[in-house]
Amino acid sequence: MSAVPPPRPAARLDEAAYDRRRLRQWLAGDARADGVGRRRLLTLLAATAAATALPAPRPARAAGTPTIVKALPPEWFVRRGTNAETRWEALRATGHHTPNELFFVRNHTATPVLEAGDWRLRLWGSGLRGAPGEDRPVEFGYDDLRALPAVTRTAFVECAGNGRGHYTTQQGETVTGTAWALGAIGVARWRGARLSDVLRRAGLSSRAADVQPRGLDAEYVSDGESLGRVRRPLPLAKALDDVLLAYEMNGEPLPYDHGYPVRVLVPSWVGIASIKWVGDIEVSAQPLFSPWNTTFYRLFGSAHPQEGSAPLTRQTVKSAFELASGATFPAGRGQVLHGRSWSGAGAVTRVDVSTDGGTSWRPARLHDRPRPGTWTRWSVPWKPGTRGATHLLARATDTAGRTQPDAAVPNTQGYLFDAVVRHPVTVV
Ligand SMILES: Nc1nc2c(c(=O)[nH]1)N[C@H]1C(S)=C(S)[C@@H](COP(=O)(O)O)O[C@H]1N2
Ligand SMILES: [Mo]
Repeated sequence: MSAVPPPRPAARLDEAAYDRRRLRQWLAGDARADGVGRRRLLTLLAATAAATALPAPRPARAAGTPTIVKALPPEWFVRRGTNAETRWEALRATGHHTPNELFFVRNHTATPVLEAGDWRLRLWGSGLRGAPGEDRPVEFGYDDLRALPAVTRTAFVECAGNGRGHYTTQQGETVTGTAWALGAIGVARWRGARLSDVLRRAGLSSRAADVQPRGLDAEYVSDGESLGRVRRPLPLAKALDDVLLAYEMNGEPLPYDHGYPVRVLVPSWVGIASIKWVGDIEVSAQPLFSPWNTTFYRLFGSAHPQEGSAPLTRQTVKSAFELASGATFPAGRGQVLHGRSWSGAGAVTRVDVSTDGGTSWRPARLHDRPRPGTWTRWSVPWKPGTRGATHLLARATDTAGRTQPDAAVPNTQGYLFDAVVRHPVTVV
């Protein structure tokens, strides 16, 4: 390990420009596309919308084999294939941080049960000084990582597809992927080493462009084809900014399902960036591609460029009530409705609530000091009058000036739903 280079100025992440540059570099032979066919990348440049509709991924394991280690009581979770969605009504009793037992799980395949004592993090690639190859990596053990300065940060992990089910139920759109309601999010207090510290100790070269963490879980098979292990390039500017290699979640070692012994934690970005069970990180002088920033996690469809949007980065703004869908309320009795709102673009500073299906609105009382990268809890009093079915709605606004729209712009894979959700309830 060699001397630490000075930090780069915090470059503004112009993500669309970043992506265009990478596609140009790839076409000029300057970028490596690992596991992405040339055809696929050309498709990104010249695809028809129809070519981008993807078949649903097949389960990688025999039916009945558990893909998640922790208990999934039905009053807390909805099982969705290899994944488990947190029920919002189960969050009512929780504080700002989601207890580890209640945190949603998104697994492409299945949770691997690893041992910290055997674990190594390998850093390799053309973006390290001396350019160590895959055969000559820089290695860190679990104790090496723990010996680095520790950082604690509260942040959500939210799937890019959170809310996807509402594209169908609320907007009548056909989209592929897991039909999450709004429970593919959790907030935890993460503790770990800074990725920037690890990169600098590994000998980061001034030529480095992208880093690509890769998980130790099984290869992901989609439509009969192995796409390799879960991995996704991260631009160096973000990697050096606020990314952690986390080994604790809410004061405990990471649970198996959430990445034990170490996961990447990329605040405010789509959940796929936060690679669990990280085993190696390629540090590349060339831009990188993987299926997780080409085929997946871009916006395709008639409202988007033919080649798809730039790879997804920040999350959108959303709100949820801490209530079951279809909850009932006695008429004439005073209630307090609770909920939470969050955004990847800034802190949520304002939430408006309607208890009459969207006719009238009033501001909610906020229960947290608004902070970026996490949710703001809120409440409104409500005394239901007329009996019958109605909808509760919440509309959040963040410090970046984003307000939830009435309808989300659709995309074929149902990412980044941001519309105000109409939460059905009945007054009895
Ligand atoms: N190695 C690995 N990392 C992964 C995944 C995975 O399947 N394998 N899923 C990603 C996705 S799509 C999401 S939304 C988050 C979910 O994190 P959680 O299961 O801790 O809630 O992990 C990300 N990191
Ligand atoms: Mo995800």
